Amino acid sequence: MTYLQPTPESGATIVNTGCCHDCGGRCLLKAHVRDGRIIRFESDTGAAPQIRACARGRAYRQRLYSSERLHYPMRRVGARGEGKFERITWDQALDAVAEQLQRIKGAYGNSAILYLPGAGNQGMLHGPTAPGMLLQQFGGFTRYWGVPSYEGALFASMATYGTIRTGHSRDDLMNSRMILLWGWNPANTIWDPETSLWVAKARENGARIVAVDPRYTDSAATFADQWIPIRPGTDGAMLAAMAYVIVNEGLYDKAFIEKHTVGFESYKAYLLGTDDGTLKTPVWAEAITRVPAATIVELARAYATHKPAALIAGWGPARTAMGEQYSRAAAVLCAITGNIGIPGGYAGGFMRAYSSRETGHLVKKDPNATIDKSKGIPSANPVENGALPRPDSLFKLSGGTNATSARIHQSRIWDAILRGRAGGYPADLKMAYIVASNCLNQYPNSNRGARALRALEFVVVHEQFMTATARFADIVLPVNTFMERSDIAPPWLGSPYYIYLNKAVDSLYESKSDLEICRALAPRLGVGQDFFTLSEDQILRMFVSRRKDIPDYEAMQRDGVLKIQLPEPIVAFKEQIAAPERHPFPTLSGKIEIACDHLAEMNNPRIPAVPKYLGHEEHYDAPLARKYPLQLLTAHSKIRTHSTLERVPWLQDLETQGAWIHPADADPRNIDDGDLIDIFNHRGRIRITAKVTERIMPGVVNVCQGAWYTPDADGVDLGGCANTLTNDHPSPGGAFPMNSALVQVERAPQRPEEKKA
Ligand SMILES: Nc1nc2c(c(=O)[nH]1)N[C@H]1C(S)=C(S)[C@@H](COP(=O)(O)OP(=O)(O)OC[C@H]3O[C@@H](n4cnc5c(=O)[nH]c(N)nc54)[C@H](O)[C@@H]3O)O[C@H]1N2
Ligand SMILES: Nc1nc2c(c(=O)[nH]1)N[C@H]1C(S)=C(S)[C@@H](COP(=O)(O)OP(=O)(O)OC[C@H]3O[C@@H](n4cnc5c(=O)[nH]c(N)nc54)[C@H](O)[C@@H]3O)O[C@H]1N2
Ligand code: SF4
Ligand SMILES: [Mo]
Repeated sequence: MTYLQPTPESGATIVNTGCCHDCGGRCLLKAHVRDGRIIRFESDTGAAPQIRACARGRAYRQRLYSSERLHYPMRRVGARGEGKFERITWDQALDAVAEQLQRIKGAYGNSAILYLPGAGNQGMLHGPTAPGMLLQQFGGFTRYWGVPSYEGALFASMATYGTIRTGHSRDDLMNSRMILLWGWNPANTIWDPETSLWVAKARENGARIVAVDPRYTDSAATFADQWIPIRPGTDGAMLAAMAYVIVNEGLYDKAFIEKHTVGFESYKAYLLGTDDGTLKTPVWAEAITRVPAATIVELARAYATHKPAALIAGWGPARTAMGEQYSRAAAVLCAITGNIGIPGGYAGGFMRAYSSRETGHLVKKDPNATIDKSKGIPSANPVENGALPRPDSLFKLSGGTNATSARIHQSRIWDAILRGRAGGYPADLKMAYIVASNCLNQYPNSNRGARALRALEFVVVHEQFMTATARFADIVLPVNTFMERSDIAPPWLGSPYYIYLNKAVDSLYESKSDLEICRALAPRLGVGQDFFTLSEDQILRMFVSRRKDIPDYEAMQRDGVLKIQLPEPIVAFKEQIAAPERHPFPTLSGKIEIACDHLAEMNNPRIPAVPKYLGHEEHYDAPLARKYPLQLLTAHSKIRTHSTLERVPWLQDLETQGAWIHPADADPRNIDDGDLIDIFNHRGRIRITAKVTERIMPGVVNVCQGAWYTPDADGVDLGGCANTLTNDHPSPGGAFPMNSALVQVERAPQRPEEKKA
């Protein structure tokens, strides 16, 4: 093929490919291939903007060629979860999977089949795409709703703006005079490969940068002029207090509010305590947030007067028990200061900037033409076709989360397996079909997850490694990586580019792609052959034909990338603000909804019409905090993509997995840096190394999510998986509560040999 260019020095050929795990990027990798093996990676050396790989992508050879890769299909021989397997042939494995699918469908119906697709591969073709189509053709399946990444932010985005397209392209940061990194750490989490570069440029350009985060993150350290530590889950109070200052001091944008928003008066009433008798002053917020009142006042004034300013309201604080309230409050602050629809401003919300699937004008929603609550929602999945909308869903709006009540919130999946219809869930689940997901590790409450997986009749996992989840399978099917097949990856949240991942090497061992597995299963299940007879190339061309912004498939394939040049930076809601008569917001009112009638109709005090600061049962001031006084954060690690890339030695050399704890919490517990500690609560116990540091505020510990769940005989998780400790009750709007768990910390029990000494 033309895209293979020989490099005379090494005798290798260079294959333009990429990395597309779910890690905030999708990046270019040039694989130097000699004798069928990748001997080296380079990244983007082409024109700006460069889609440069991070350390994780550059270390990929150690994952690809890891001795721990799954080599062949396996069948469980010990108890489920024990991790004992025997090698079987592909035919035996596929026959067993097909037989169980047929049996369970016959005995219980398709709703008993639980499909759990994960984020492992972000290409259009590989990963969960083909298995989902296969199971749909087989008569359907039960699935989850809610994405842990952003469900709180998404709910808030839809309620406030009626859309998820609320982001600006990163180059627009050059127009910002002030940037608030609110629970946002792109130095580690990437959020599109060129983000750090633009934040750095904006800083050089003179923008004042403030980080609001319980942790002094790498982003705060690298970019920020000021770090404001805040108690987790209390951001809603700080944002309300900032709004209070802005309203009280007349710093709000009166003309903008009148022209473009509804509900300002209701919000003002909340700030002034008309209903609850509490003024939402900075002094009120200080006691809750631990941010000094003077700091709140200064920040509020600066944000309101340094226009345009970008308040980038990250998803981490929305991954809390009342997450959508924070996201709503942040969006409202953007609105009342008139920072929306202008270069250098920012709207918060979901923050998608570019997606070729959703181009063109935003269309106002007709409140009468939307789904009738008494009528079912149509679906191509027979199991959920015609189900009624969930009570607390934004079913009148289109484009957000599917409102069907046939789905189970992802964080309740384990409970749903254990309790089924009797527990109020839509199905009695009998088997799990798991693809590109380390769900046992990544969903909250892993110990309940282990009980649930044990309770099923059958579990099949498509995997590359023996993950915590794969250990619970009856059949494990070995899958190849993106180096061993071709795919196309759209960007993560909104940079205008695509990468084409050309296959660089043949599949290792007996591994197959998820597509190849489904091709072999389709005839065994007696389902339509059409899609499954197409080649990779045919399918990718079919996908591309639906995208108007990919003019030349061959050129993209040759270069491994298509960079789309935009005439000017993307500014969300530019049209809505410039010409509101012709371009209403896609909400039911056609305006930004500071107070949202759709929320008011839910008549649920936990989802108020205006954003409110609300506590919950694992909040710092809850009764449970007497027993478990520390708040747990579970941030995303720079050395992994979730649980993927665990055990890559080059990455482990960069940073050791450890729990961040402040000296003020470590000292009274007699904990020194490097000591082994136990972190525990009523859900579980993990054993992990302490990293004693002032980079985290007192009262808070952080365990980066993704380390592998490895319970010992006593049930102590020696792997240090954050979800051994997390809560599995979502917020009313669907936010995942992974950053809202109360814990206690103590030194790990001494080993016998230490005791003797
Ligand atoms: N390296 C790496 N990058 C990734 C990923 C990865 O696994 N590894 N995952 C990718 C995916 S799928 C996603 S969804 C994104 C997630 O991206 P984010 O959600 O932005 O990442 P987090 O690290 O969870 O959270 C960001 C920050 O929020 C802070 N935070 C947590 N709770 C609170 C709070 O209550 N208040 C405030 N103010 N701050 C809080 C954390 O300390 C953290 O520094 O990252 C993507 N990028
Ligand atoms: N406590 C806590 N938990 C969290 C979060 C948090 O902030 N805190 N963040 C959450 C977020 S934002 C997300 S998105 C989820 C992610 O959770 P998951 O979707 O489970 O992501 P990974 O842990 O990366 O697991 C993906 C698996 O897919 C496998 N894989 C990779 N490529 C392929 C492929 O092509 N085919 C197949 N079959 N398998 C493949 C990998 O080996 C890996 O084991 O985790 C969530 N969990
Ligand atoms: S891990 Fe993510 S950010 Fe890093 S190279 Fe891969 S795709 Fe890019
Ligand atoms: Mo995510």
